[in-house]
Amino acid sequence: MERSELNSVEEWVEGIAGITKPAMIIFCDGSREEYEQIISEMLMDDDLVSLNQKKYPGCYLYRSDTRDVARTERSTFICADEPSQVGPLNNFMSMEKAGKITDDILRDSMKGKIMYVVPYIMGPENSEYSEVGVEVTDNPYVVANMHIMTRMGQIAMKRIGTGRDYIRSIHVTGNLDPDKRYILHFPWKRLDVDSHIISVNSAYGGNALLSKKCHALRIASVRARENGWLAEHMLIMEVERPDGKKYYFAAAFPSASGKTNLAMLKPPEEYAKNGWKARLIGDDIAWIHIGHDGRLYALNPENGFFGVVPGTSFSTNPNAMKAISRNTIFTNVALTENNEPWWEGLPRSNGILKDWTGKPHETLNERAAHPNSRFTTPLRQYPSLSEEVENPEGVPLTAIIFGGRRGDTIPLVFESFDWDHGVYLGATMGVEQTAAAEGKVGEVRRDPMAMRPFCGYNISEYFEYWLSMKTRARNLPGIYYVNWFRRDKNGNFIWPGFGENIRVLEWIIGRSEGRSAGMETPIGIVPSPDSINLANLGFDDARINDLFQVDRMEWKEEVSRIETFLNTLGPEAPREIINQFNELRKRFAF
Ligand code: GTP
Ligand code: SPV
Ligand code: MN
Repeated sequence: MERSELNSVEEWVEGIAGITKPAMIIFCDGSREEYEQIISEMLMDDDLVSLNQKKYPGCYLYRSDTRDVARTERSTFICADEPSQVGPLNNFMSMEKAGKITDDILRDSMKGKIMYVVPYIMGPENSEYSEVGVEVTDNPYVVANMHIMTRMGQIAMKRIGTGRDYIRSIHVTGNLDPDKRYILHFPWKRLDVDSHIISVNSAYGGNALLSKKCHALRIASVRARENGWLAEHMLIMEVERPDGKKYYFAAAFPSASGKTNLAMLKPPEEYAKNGWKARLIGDDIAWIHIGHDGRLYALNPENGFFGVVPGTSFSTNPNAMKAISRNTIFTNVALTENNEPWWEGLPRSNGILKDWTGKPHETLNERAAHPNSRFTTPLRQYPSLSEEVENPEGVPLTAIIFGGRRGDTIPLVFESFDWDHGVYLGATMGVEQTAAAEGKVGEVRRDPMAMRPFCGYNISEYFEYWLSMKTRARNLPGIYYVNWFRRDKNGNFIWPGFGENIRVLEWIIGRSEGRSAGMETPIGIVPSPDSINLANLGFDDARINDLFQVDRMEWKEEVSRIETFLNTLGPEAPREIINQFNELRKRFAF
């Protein structure tokens, strides 16, 4: 047995406290009283603003340091012996350098502060696929968020008590200096502090809630490959057809590209009245296993939402609006005269008093809420939750969907020819960057399977592993590609999106049962005219053509961008991926 498994949580915590020197240690129990206590202390310290409690009971506003409002990919490292372990898309750090930096950043880093010990479970309490973790942090905002996002406290300690290995992580707020920010991961070897994750100088989302991207994606992706499962940046949803038959979808869209909104889909009137229903299982992360019947089963390891606020409204996402109107922590939204939260996308019912930084909001031209402002809301508050959310086995997938923001090139939906082609589509996915991470918004970059920032090991090995599912599993789901974000000549979205996306899911269901018709194009199978329901959308033929067209000139450029990307993978790029690329070129006769 490894040394770490013999260590008790207490011993590990004492070791960290010996280095970071907090004034006090609190072992969190996960109770409601504890949450309320933390909230009231934050209110007293002016770390939180209490929102209009009549309209938003249990809701608070938190303002981040203005240098700390999104994940910082340049500060995110995978620590290993060799750069080849982490591959070309991750930042590599040697164990030696990590050791030096860690000594530097941890020593006395919690002096005068409280160190909170946050044990948590990712996944249903009774699932053999769930994992346990313990995060120590000096930050009450992080603790409050962990209360909402995970099943935490005694429930997790109980599970550790059964002798389970657990993921250990250290979070130190520090001075939030972005140039001294480090989010370090140790998937294979650990330093003397015996921790899988060490994060300093950020208190924002994925940088600081270490259960989420750090554990459930980066560390978990490595563990998943070692143990025959997948840890993916995917939503999970259930669609019930009028005849009562249920279908399950997992969809990988990059950060701030529509996972939460698709998972929260509310069928439009026309579908609802015919008996279509949509229910949510997860909105950001899927852990996928091969079930006894050889199919892929997905479960949501999280217990809450950390969702993008701007764009959320009663017209785009009424279910989210219901969920976030109570017991929610809003981060970096604006404040109205009535002490209500406000963001771009909501109607301007009354004056906006302060912008997300807390300064008076003066000009209408400036954004009031930060583009990456977020809500933290308990999963259980979601009004249309699937009963399967606690199913320890997860749900069997009908289809896997890839997609992202593209103003051009990519049609509304198309189907892959087979598993290898589908893996190729995910692997070479190109998307416009969003505000969820620091960087140039709108620039097209390759974000394989929406995992570019989250795959903890070499991306070529990750592709190989995905390809190998063909021999590991039986009855693999079909792989589809969608794009809700195509624009017309005037720059407006062609597709209404949101609830209307159910039309695309209906087509996919039909395809999975051999009913919907499709047309072969060089890139895959697009819906044949009349095989997808576009009734009552007011589309003319030109618009329908814009939605589904595969433009040769656009694809010529796309193919050359894909080639550039594949070249960055070097000789390790899986042969099957290269073959698929060559076949695509042949089909186009480029
Ligand atoms: P992360 O939490 O960062 O992983 O993001 P996500 O993939 O869950 O993205 P989310 O659903 O929060 O969407 C981000 C933004 O895209 C929001 O501003 C949404 O309003 C907008 N959006 C989502 N779905 C659609 C759609 O179907 N059409 C259009 N036009 N916008 C959408
Ligand atoms: C993402 O960026 O994909 C998110 C938000 O889901 S964060 O938790 O900040 O990473
Ligand atoms: Mn995400």
